[in-house]
Amino acid sequence: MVMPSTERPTVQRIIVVANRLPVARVDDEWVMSPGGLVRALVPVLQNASGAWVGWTGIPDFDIEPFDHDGITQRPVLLTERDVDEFYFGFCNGTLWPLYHDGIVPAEFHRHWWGPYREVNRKYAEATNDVLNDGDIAWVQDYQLQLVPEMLREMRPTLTIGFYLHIPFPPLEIFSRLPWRKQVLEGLLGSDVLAFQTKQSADNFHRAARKLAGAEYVGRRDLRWQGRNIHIQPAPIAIDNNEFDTMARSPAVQLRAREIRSEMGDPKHLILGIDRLDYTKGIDARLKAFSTLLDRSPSRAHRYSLVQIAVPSREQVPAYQQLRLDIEQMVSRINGEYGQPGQVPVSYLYRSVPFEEMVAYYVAADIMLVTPLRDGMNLVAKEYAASRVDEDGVLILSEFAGAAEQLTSAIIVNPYDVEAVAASIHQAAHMEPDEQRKRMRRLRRTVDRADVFDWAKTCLAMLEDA
Ligand code: GDG
Repeated sequence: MVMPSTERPTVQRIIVVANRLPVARVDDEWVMSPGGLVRALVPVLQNASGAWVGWTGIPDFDIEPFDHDGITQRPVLLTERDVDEFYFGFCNGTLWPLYHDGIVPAEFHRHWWGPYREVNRKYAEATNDVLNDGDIAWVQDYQLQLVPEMLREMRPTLTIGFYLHIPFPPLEIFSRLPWRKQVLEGLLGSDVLAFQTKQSADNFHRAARKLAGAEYVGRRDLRWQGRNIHIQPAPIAIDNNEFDTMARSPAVQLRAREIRSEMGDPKHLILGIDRLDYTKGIDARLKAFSTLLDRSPSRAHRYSLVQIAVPSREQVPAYQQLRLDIEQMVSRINGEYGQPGQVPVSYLYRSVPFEEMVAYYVAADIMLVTPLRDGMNLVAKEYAASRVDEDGVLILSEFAGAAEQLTSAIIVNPYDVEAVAASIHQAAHMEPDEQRKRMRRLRRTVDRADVFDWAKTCLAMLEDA
């Protein structure tokens, strides 16, 4: 539930430090960007007299701080070279695959490590510029893991929090990183380190002890250089009300019916919504869907899958290859099972407006959220929040952080193509009572804590630190 603004928790000023500002430049204007991180934090900062430190998304763009939608924006200047070596290089070529269990091999290049350190310093210095005594600095995500230690050196008594939006990998995988000790020491500059899941919190706790020599205080606490550090699982959430209200609106209900009819009123409408990223398991999901159709070709026309794939990191070769692979699979499935004017897979390589996305959630009988590894996955929670009629089936990967909470979904191993195919069949034939029972539980779980509660929990930990 959304709380009235007077009840929102801020006694201290909050400075969020994130890779990107929450705004982007479109036709010479600043507009709020879509995406998990921004959707989660903007409402929080609007109600705290805070500032946001981050990159504009435009290389070599040097501008003064400005205000947008009640939030002070403090841009960090990144050069073309920073974007190459820091962002596409170390962040997305080294850390992203490594932290997602090495689904694709992480690349280790010494010439990316220097830029990672230097760019982290730029963020730390920009943050230091806007800080007042008594503020809280809340650093976000894997791009900025060295910032806590750098800020600690600049302001030894500052309260510093860190939130990791992606998984923290098991020791056996993290240990591969040649700069593992530096990264851990960077993070240990924080007072509070929060993670999406218990598993990630445990993984970090273990790595910090084994590889950086932090001292065990308790399962959730460490001691490091004379300071106590709290390690906390704090699963991120959504603005439930926003989805619930939008899903109930007559315009969205109508659009949902239109979507179904435009697709030829299929018996089972299945939906996938993801950034086009190898962590999301879109290719394995298509294999599972194709396996299902192969099994009973005469019933293939009953199933219709909409896959919305939002363009992401298009400059990176692994993403270009993935796009080609996915498009080839879509085209093969449609070639084999389609009829003129009717295809089993409707593939949209684009993002759609918020209202349209909720209409898809409302229209879909089955939601496929099958990442190979995911920090949380907000799409799974958004689907439940949008199912105001309490029907629909969520199929959820056991490797999404959301699986620690959404236990009433059909939980699958996304690598097991046969099992995913069987789970789609199970979902398609699930009795209405069973659907309702599971969906009610999912909605109750999602309703228990929204994004404001998440922020409140994180900020309360920081205020107590
Ligand atoms: C990272 C972590 C973690 C998607 N397509 C459209 C659209 N979206 C919105 C969804 C959702 C968000 O983007 C995606 O969030 P996810 O959580 O699913 O995934 P990542 O982008 O990988 O996010 C993840 C998250 O950070 C938060 O901590 O959960 O594990 O990888 O909110 O609604 N929005 C619109 N059109 C689209 O086509 N309007």
